[in-house]
Amino acid sequence: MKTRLISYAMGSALGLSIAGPALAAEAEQGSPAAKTFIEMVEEGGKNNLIPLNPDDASKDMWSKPRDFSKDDRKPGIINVQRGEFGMAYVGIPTFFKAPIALTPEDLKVGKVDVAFMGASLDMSSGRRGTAFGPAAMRNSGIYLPWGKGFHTSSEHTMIDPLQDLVVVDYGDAPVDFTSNDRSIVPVYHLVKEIAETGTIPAIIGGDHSLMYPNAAAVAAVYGKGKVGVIHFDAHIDAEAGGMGHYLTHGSPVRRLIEEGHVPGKNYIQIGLRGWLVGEDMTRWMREQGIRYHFMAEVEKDGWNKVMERVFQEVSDGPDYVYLSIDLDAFDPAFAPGAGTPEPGGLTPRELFPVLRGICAVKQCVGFDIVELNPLVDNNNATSHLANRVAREVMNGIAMRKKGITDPKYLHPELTNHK
Ligand SMILES: [Mn+2]
Repeated sequence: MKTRLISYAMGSALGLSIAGPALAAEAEQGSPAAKTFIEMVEEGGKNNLIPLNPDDASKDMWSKPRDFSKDDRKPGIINVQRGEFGMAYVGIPTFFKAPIALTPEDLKVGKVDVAFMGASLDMSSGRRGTAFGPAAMRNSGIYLPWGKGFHTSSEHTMIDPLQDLVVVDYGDAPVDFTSNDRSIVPVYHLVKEIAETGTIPAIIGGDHSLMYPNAAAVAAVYGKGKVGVIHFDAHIDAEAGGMGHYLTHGSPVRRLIEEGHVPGKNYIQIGLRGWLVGEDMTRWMREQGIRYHFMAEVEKDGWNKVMERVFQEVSDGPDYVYLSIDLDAFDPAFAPGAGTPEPGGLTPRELFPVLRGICAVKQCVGFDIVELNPLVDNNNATSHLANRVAREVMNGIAMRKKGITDPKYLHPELTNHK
C-alpha cells in the first residue's frame, strides 16, 4: 500500500525500484522529475532503451502517416456519404456519419468546431477489449437516422449540436498494439495537432491511460495550469503506477499532476466508488487540492446538492475545461460494456445535465469518452450511451456558442405545456 502511494519523483529520489532506467539516471543528477513520461518514452525509443529490433522493417511502420499531399485535393472537410440521409446502420461508419478531415489545414479551412479521433488502446487495463471502442462508437446510434432533414436535438434544449457545430471524424491515432507506452506518444501529438488549430479534440478510447496524453496535449496548447479537468469515473485513477509502469489506466491523474500539466486544484472528480482507496490516498488527493465527489457524498447529501457544488467549482475554476468521461461512472445497469464496471453508479439522467451544463459555463477545449468495451457490451447499450454522452457534451458546447451560459438552461416549451 505504501509504495503504491509514493510518487515516481519521490520514489526515484529514495532509490526505490519503481523508477525506470531513464529516471534513475536523472535522479543521480538531482532532478528526478525533469522529464515528462512522454519525453522519457521518446528518448528511450531513440536511444534504444526500449529493446527493439533495429533490423525489423516494421519497427516504426505503425506510426507513419500516409503522405496526404499526394491526394491532390483542396483542403477542407470531405463528405464520404453517398446519400444525404440514412439510418444509423446505413453508410460509411464515421463518428455520427460526420464528414472527415485528415490535416490541420482541413480543420482550418472547414472551420471545424469538434474533431473526433479514435485511440484504440487497451493494454494498460487488466480487462482487454476497449481497443474496439472507436469502431463500436462509429457504429453506434442504433435507430438514429442521420443527415438532411433529420434533427438530433436534445429534448432539453431544442439545440441540435450536429446542426449548430461543424463536426468531423479525424481518423485514428496510430498505435503499436504491443505497447501502451509507445502508443501514448502519437496520441499526444495528434490531440495537440487538433487543439493547435482551435478545434476541440474529442478522443474516443480506448482505456483511461489516454487521459494523460490527451489532457497534457491540451494543456500544452492552452497553457500548463490553465485547463481544468472534470473527471467522471468510478475510480480515482490517481495511483502512482502499477506493475512497475508509470502509466496505466489507473494512474493518468498522477502523471498529469506530478508533471505539472494540470495542478491538483484544477481537478474535479465525480462518481467515485469501488476499489478501496484508503485514507493515505484521500489525504494525498486533498493535499493536491483535488475536489473529489465520492458516491458517499451523493448518498449523504443527494445528487442535486452535489451537482450544484460541481457547477460552483467549475464556475470558480479555470476558463478552459477538459472533460474526461470514463463510462464506468455510470452504473453497469446502463453501461455494462465498460472496462471495469462498478455497481452503485450514476444514471444517465443524473450525468447528462452535468455534461451539458459544464460546457455551457466554461469553454470546453477537449473531451474524451473512454473504456467503451463492446466485447462485454449488452445489446449495444453502452455504445448507444457513449453516442449520447458525446451529443450531450456537444449540446453544452453548442449552447455556449449560442450565448447560453446558464448550466441549468432548459427550453421553456419543454418544461411547461401552457
Ligand atoms: Mn478511469
